[in-house]
Amino acid sequence: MADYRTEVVECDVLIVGGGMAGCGAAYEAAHWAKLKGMRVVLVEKAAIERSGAVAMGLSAINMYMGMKWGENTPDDFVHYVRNETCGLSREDLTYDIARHVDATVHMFEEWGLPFFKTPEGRYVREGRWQVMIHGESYKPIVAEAAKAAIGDGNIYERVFVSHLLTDADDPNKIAGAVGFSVRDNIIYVFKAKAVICSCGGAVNLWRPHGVGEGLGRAWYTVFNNGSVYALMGQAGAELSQMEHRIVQTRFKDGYGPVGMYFLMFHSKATNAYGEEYEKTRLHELAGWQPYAYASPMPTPLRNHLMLRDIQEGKGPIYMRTAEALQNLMEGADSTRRRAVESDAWEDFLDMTISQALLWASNNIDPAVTDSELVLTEPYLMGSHAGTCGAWCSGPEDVSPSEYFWGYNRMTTVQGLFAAGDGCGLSAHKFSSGSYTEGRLAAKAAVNFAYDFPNAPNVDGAVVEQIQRDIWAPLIRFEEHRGATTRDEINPNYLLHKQALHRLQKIMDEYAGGWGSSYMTNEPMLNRGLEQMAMFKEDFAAFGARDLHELLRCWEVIHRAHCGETHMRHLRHRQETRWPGYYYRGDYPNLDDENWKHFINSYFDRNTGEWEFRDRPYIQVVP
Ligand code: SFD
Ligand code: AMP
Repeated sequence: MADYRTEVVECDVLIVGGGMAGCGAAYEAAHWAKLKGMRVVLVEKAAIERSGAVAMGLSAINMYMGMKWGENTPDDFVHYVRNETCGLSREDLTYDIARHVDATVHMFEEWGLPFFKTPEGRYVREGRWQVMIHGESYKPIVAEAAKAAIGDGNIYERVFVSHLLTDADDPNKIAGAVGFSVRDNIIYVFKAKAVICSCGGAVNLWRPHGVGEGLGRAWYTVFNNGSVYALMGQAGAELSQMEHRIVQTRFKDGYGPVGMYFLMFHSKATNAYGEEYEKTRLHELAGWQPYAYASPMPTPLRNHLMLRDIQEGKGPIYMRTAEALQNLMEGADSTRRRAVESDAWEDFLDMTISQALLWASNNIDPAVTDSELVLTEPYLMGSHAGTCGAWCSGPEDVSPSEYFWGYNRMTTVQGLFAAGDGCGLSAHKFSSGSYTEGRLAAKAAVNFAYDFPNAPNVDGAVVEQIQRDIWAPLIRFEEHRGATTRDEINPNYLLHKQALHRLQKIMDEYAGGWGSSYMTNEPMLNRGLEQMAMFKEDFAAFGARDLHELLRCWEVIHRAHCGETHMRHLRHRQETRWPGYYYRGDYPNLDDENWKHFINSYFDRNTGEWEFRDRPYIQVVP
């Protein structure tokens, strides 16, 4: 393996990750930066046309108020999210997205994204907050606008960002990022006055259901490896609610989402004996009041009731697609019947093609045969029904002083902003809200770079050390490859896949993965953290055969940081607020009296010590 060369890129605002939030940030930053003569650069590990969670497309936009039709208000949305998160969301952040999200969605339509429409021109609703799209090309449409806005020359694709840089004069101020190309032997040093971190959530941290030939299949995109939390956490940003993972109810093996089936087709989920666990077990949620009996029932509580059925041996759980589709087709002419059938398949062809393939290969016609549902391995993400992410400032006109420190969506590190899965406590933003949040962060980031115009001071020695660290696995492999006849078996190095399996085993067994029925407790977490510490020691032994494997090594390193952060947070919160996501066996109940507040962690990269800081929940919207 040849040595690398270094390329330095200087800009005012750097966007790390070109998914929904990153593309929104690029579009908005370009507008404000142009007025101020600034340079905006976006760096992405893949190619933004098909990167991130929306790479395959989506069949719905899950956050849309419909204000121009008088359908919902931002206040309504805050009430919904407050209950969905069992009381713990930042209402200033949620409100801020809600008041702007419709404008974003209308832009998508202008750019050519096809929507399902009613005869009077409204978007067809899948549910109260969700609208339906023919969304196979959602990401290319959004990416095209981002590219046009900041210009091809400012987009660095196939570059994996492994480190954020802080300023040599002020360790709590951002200075840029370092990443490496996954195609050429180049390490990039980005120098920036403001950085927006929007690298999606964390997937494949726990052992997934699929092993062997199915390994890697997951609901959320496997390319989101937790960089967003690792990068910001290691740069000293406070992370919040990192215990609040999500577990999804999904169609078995293909991981097809359930929203359209539940909301639009009014499909029922039952156990093998036809019992609807959401009804038969409702009384079991008495301990999770006042959240449990609201409508809709919070996502984790729905999961919890399903898990109870499974644990009592009443599985498999089925989505009763046949009854639901037959109801819709009853009395309909052949055109209408065909349309229902087409929507049923398009739901998956637009966003989870593997589910459609699985149906085809198993001879499943959803109008005839029901499909099994399962609970997935957990994910860390702040854009769906979970709140983990960076602790960010809210907007000046809405946020109380405890939640506002100068620039919207700025983390506790000066000049470092977060959006999408990366920004904590503004759950249920999904694709449209993530894009909107990227826009909000970008406007503020441009202002920050304008207010603090001095060039960042990057410590050359720090950068050199980072570059050596990045490249080390390639060198180690070269040095030791001759020691054995097979690359995979060598006492001198650890390959990325071996490391990934080890991490997933630790997380599954000690940090409440599906293999442990999502159960953990303090002694389990202590033991898991001991295992994690030994695992981290072995990072020094990583070996990589090529740039692809180098990428995989760094993905595991980021995942491991997320895993450790998560376990520490799980240990700190001494209650079970979200059963169905995870259970603290030693504190099995909801405890609003002692734990209705946010938990933030701070990681000191110099000492390796962690500190927990409790932050108040303040009701912002009446
Ligand atoms: O129903 C680095 N999502 C849905 N949203 C909807 O609005 N409607 C739906 O129908 C949705 N469904 C759904 C969804 C996702 C998936 C995978 C499926 C189904 C199958 C959720 C949204 O997609 C999600 O909320 C947003 O995309 C989140 O936005 P953001 O920007 O936080 O994440 P991203 O889009 O994945 O982008 C992250 C980017 O960062 C890159 N990246 N780049 C450089 N260096 C690194 N170290 C990096 N690490 C990551 C990634 O490549 C990516 O481009 S339903 O099931 O919920
Ligand atoms: P999913 O397909 O599970 O990712 O969900 C898509 C959207 O539908 C999200 O906004 C979910 O919160 C919502 N959703 C899914 N299932 C239900 C349900 N049973 N009741 C209410 N909302 C749901």
